[in-house]
Amino acid sequence: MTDDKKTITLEEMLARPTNNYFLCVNYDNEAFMNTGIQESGGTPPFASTTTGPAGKEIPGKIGVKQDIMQGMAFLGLQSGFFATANPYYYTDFIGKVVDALKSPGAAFIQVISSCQRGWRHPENTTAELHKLATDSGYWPLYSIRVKNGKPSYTFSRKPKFDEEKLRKYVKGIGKFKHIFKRDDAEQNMQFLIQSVKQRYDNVMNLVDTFNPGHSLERYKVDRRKIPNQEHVAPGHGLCAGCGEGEILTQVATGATMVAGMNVIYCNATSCLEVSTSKDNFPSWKVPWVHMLFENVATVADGISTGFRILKTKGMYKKDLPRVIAFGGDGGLYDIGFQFLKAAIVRAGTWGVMNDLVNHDSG
Ligand SMILES: Cc1ncc(C[n+]2csc(CCOP(=O)(O)OP(=O)(O)O)c2C)c(N)n1
Ligand SMILES: [Mg+2]
Repeated sequence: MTDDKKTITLEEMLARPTNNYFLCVNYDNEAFMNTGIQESGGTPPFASTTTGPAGKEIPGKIGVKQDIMQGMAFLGLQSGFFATANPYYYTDFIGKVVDALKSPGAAFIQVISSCQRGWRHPENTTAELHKLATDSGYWPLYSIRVKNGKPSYTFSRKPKFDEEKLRKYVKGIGKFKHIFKRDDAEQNMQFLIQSVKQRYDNVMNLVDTFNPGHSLERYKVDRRKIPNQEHVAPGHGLCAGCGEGEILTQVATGATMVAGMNVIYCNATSCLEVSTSKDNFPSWKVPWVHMLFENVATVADGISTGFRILKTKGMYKKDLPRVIAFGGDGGLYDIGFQFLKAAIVRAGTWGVMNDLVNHDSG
């Protein structure tokens, strides 16, 4: 890894002529929370869930946390923007939302989202846990840009694997508390540390291999210039301390800066969906579509592509809307991975597809 640094300013991104009309955001709270804390591919090893409860037989999840980010860069895309994010580092997250909407091609952001109910920790430790996740190396912050088919990886915060902080992170979360009560506690802890280290090392290797010469790219977002988001009414029905509320606000803030009110949201069935659409009174001030659990990426891509085709044919005169899909680890990337992958490929090869559409339409 080189020590080169690059700074990307908000103004620079907003002034770019390039645009992207389709963004998928995954809030990864590491289980199917809305239906009662069931294990997902995002659940880390040894976390206790209702379908893999820690007890005498098993110490919680047997298996690793799947890393879905890496594959995104190698799907045969022409262009795309992919990133991990953390609501604690909110200027970085907002910067990534703006970057995603102003970079051509497909875009996907995977953001860590604590769930105090499912993770079992007090609601006032959410921010501390989010911070520890990144500072320990559990949730490194990086971006992948694909340009003309070639991926480049960059960190957006200087990465560090810190075992002490990782132990603190694990200790602060109730879903791991059984580890410390078992005879094989240290052995399990070692496995957990090693599996996190392996994910971390993989990213380090990829950055080293696919690095454009800037291994660290930081966003410079002046907090005083960040406007209030206007897409959702204040307040929500999420639990106090839930990461999803922060994520929603930060995505909407970035999207407001890029597109004002010209944004359409699609929401997979999840905690975020139920909590912003209670009793038939949605909290949304812009168009919002709720659909089945696993196919949110398809629906969002369909809406976005429909608008783009109409525009290409001269049948839609206004500015194209940005379509943003929200989904959990269960809906968007575990059960819905096939839908997500296909939508990313379609959006990331739009330039190629557009020629075919023009050709076919005569
Ligand atoms: C086809 C289908 N299968 C299952 C469900 C039930 N269901 C609704 S929400 C949900 C869990 C959502 O988990 P996730 O996507 O991680 O979001 P979270 O609730 O954790 O925010 C499930 C299993 C459904 N609505 N539709
Ligand atoms: Mg979830």
